[in-house]
Amino acid sequence: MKTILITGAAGDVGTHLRRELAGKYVLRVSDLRSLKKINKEEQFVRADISKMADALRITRGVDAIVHLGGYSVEGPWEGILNANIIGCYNVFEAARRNGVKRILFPTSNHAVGFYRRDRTIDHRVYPKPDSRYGVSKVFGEALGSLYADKYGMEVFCMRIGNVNPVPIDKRRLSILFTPRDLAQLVTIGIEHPGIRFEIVYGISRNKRAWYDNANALRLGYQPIDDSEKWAAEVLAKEKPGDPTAELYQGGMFCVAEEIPNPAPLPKKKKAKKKRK
Ligand code: 15L
Repeated sequence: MKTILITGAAGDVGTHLRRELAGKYVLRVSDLRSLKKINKEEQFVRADISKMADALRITRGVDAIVHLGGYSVEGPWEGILNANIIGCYNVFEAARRNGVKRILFPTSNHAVGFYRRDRTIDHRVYPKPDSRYGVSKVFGEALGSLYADKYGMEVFCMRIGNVNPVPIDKRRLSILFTPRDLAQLVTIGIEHPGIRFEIVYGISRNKRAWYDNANALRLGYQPIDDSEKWAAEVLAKEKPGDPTAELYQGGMFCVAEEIPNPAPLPKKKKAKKKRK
């Protein structure tokens, strides 16, 4: 059985993925935070990927890496720089030094969030990030391309929509990515022979999709779920939003300076002041 490293395993996507892949692979799960529950057959290794020594330690001896770790929304540059630029570089470089060939990089719809909603885009469009976070995802895609071309690594970039069992609003009707479809696409990314560098969209079979996902279909992806069955319910609850956010695929990421972080990092303990 292959051993797969999942970074950022405590996050929402990581938690869904671990449940879906249980029993199919030996999972080495890593995060800076503690995991709520560690399943049987999972090896937990705490790591701060902004430190190269940690990246080298967790990537040693695995067959493939699903690199979910990082800052997952728009936020302050400092956090994005450490986790998504330095951390991402460390994981690719550590994989190369440890001889791990295959990396699955979950990039984001926010790498192309400034495309208008009336356009259908495929994997060949040039990036149009909607945020500093989106820029960091474009950086990861570019890094993957470099490591594929220069070092012969096998890089599978998934521009992920919104991982959820059900769509939470109108925008997410277009980008819903259910956990079982996520697991299917990740399995293709791990197993498909002859990957060099690919970009695919991580979404379900949504009728309202803004993406032509032909590249994923070519590699064998057959998504099961379509957000349309929840459309009436979701649209009935939808309130009119910011006009710029409504125009572009990235929604509020195109407007906001900060989006609440669904998985904030633990606060560092303040050092106690010594009594004089
Ligand atoms: C993302 O890239 C984020 O990681 C996730 O938290 C969601 O905000 C998602 O995009 C989205 O666009 O819904």
